[in-house]
This record gives sequence, C-alpha cells and structure tokens, in this order.
Amino acid sequence: MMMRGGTSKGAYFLKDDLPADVAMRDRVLLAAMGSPDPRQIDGVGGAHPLTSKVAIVSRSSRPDADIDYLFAQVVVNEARVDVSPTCGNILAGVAPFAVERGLVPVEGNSTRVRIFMVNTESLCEARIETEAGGARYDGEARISGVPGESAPVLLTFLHTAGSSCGALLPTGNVLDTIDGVPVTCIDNGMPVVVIDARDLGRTGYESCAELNADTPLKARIESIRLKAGVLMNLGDVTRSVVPKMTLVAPAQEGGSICSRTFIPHVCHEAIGVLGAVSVATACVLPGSTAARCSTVPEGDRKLVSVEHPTGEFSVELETRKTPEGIAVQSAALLRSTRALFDGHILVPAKMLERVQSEHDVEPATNSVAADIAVGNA
Ligand code: NQM
Repeated sequence: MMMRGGTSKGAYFLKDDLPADVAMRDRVLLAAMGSPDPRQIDGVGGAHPLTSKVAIVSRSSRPDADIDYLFAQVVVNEARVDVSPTCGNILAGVAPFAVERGLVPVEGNSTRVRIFMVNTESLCEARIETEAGGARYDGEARISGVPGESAPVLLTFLHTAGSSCGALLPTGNVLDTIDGVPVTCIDNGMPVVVIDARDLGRTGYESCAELNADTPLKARIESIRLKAGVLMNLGDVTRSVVPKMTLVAPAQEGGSICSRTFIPHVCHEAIGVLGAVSVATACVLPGSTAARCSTVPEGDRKLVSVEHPTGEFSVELETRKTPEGIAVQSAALLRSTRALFDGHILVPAKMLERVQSEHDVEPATNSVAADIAVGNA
C-alpha cells in the first residue's frame, strides 16, 4: 500500500511479501522507489527524503507487541537503504495497514495496536479509529504540514531514551562543544544534535529554501554532525541519515521553541515525530542548548510545542525527577494517515537476477518477489 503517514509518504509492505535476503530486499526497495536518481523517475518515490520511505510490517512474536515495524529510508540519490533510524511519521500508517491486512482484529470504533519498532527496539502504542472490518481515515484531526482533516492516530511512545545511542545523553553531557559550537546531543527515540541557531550566526527563522541554499552553513553542520556521530556511539555517520541536526531559536508563534531540522542534509518542511520528541526532551533538560531558548510548563506532565517551518508539533511528555536528573517515561502525540493506493509494485526482473549473481543467493521463492519478476519480465 502507498500511504501518507503524518507528514511523510511511503510504501507499506508485508514482510513476507519481500525477499528475505537483505541485499535483495534492498535492491527491490531501491527499484520500487526509483533510487538512485534524484528525480526517482523510474519508481514511485517522490524524489525527497520524506517521500522515499518504506514500512515493513509483520505479526510480532513478542508478548508486549501485536506488530513488528521495520522502517527503511530509501536514500533518493544513492543506491542505499538505511535502517538505522525509525520514523514516527510512517509509523502513523502502520496500525491501519496492519488492520487492512488482517494482522490485528478490529476492536470496535477504536482499536489499540502495540507496535514494536524493530530499528530502535522500542515500543509504541497506537490508537486508531476503526469500523466494520477496516480502518477509518476520515475525521476531524488536523496536523501541521498536511492539508485538511483526517481521523486521529494517537501515538504513545514508551521508554525511547537511548534507543539508538544507548543513553538519552550519549556523550554523558547535557552540553558539549564541537567545532567551537555548543551542542546538545540527545536520543529520545531519534538521535538529534540540537544547536542554538544564533551560535551559527543564523536566526533559526530562515525558510527551508534559504537554509537549503546556505552552502557554508550546511558544510559547518555536516562537520559537526560527523564528529557528533562518533561521540554519540554511532561511529562513522558519513553514510548514515542519523544524527539529525536541529537548529533552535525562541518560539515566535506562542509555542515552546522554534526549530529547523536537517534530515540530515535537506531541511525538513516540518519536523520528524521522534525528532520532535527528542527536541522537546532537550527543552526540559536544564543546561541544554534548547532549554536556553525555550519555555516549558512546570509539573511532571509537560506539553511542549515545537514550532517548525509549516506550523507546530505538540508533544506531551510524562517526566519524573530522578537523582540523576529528569527522566522522560512516555511521550504522546497526535498524527493522522491516509491510504492512497493498494496494489502490486512492479520491479524489473533483471534487478533480482543481478542480486542473485552478485550475492550468490537462492532464487526468490517468495511469491510477490516472483510476481514482481514476472510482472515486468
Ligand atoms: O523523527 C524525517 C519524518 C522524519 C522522521 C526524518 C520521523 C521521526 O518526518 O520520527 O518522523 O527525520 O528524516 O518522517
């Protein structure tokens, strides 16, 4: 299925419909989306990181989850599929997709689906609206960055601290200095380097187009990112899409903080879901780059509104004071989704043959892979 998930769009597959061999699976995904071509003209990707995404879904064998969700970022202009991060926007479509494919039963007007996010080995509870035998997409929920209204998808993330880097503050510090610039390196579901835009000589209110055209700024950010990757236990991140880089500034529209996020080389028109959770978490940590320019409410339950280029993203954090500092127990937020297309994606048979000879793997016995090969042979 092609689905919009939050402010992203991608292809949702049942795991069993894709080749089990990872190299062949990735070749199929690249061919399906049309990478590596900056226009993705030979595939269904939208020629942007936010529309070149894949969800791979299966029933979970874990007692605490109904569904396993593996996210794959199909890099647009490189022949590369990155499964190091998860994606909270594409996640918004996973529960409805699982219902559509009969992986979870409908519970009534509202169905709870417990999702294990394979990439980061963490859990999310999704609550979606359902009706006789299927998911409901029509509704009245609005999210910034998506026109119109749709049925709400309520996502609650549990214990996402350190999901990729091993610790909420993987460098051991709330504040580090890289290339002479103060940074907060944080991972509450997404590894993010948070920088006060003013420390890079920018306001933090620039448009995406201005930031995408700002070559000297992008070079400085990438230099910081490569060093931060090592400090955040991610190793050499030259070819990885994490950590993401977020410039922050005081809020302009009554929110808690203003943000501009690079994912990691293109400016996000909004902000990623777990990216927003990580930035919101940085806001509540005294001494961080984000705390310096944000206002957050008192109390253990905090609603943090992260402004971004096309609106704002509200995250409700459930926090707890511990001897080591503030811990975030859960993060709840609103998304929406829409099923766009349901069918078969055709991949040239020669793509599969090439993988078979290069990697000496067994010929595909998987029915859809075989269909794919036959479909366009
Ligand atoms: O941070 C963009 C998106 C994302 C990821 C990115 C996301 C998340 O908007 O959970 O949703 O950071 O590449 O889809």
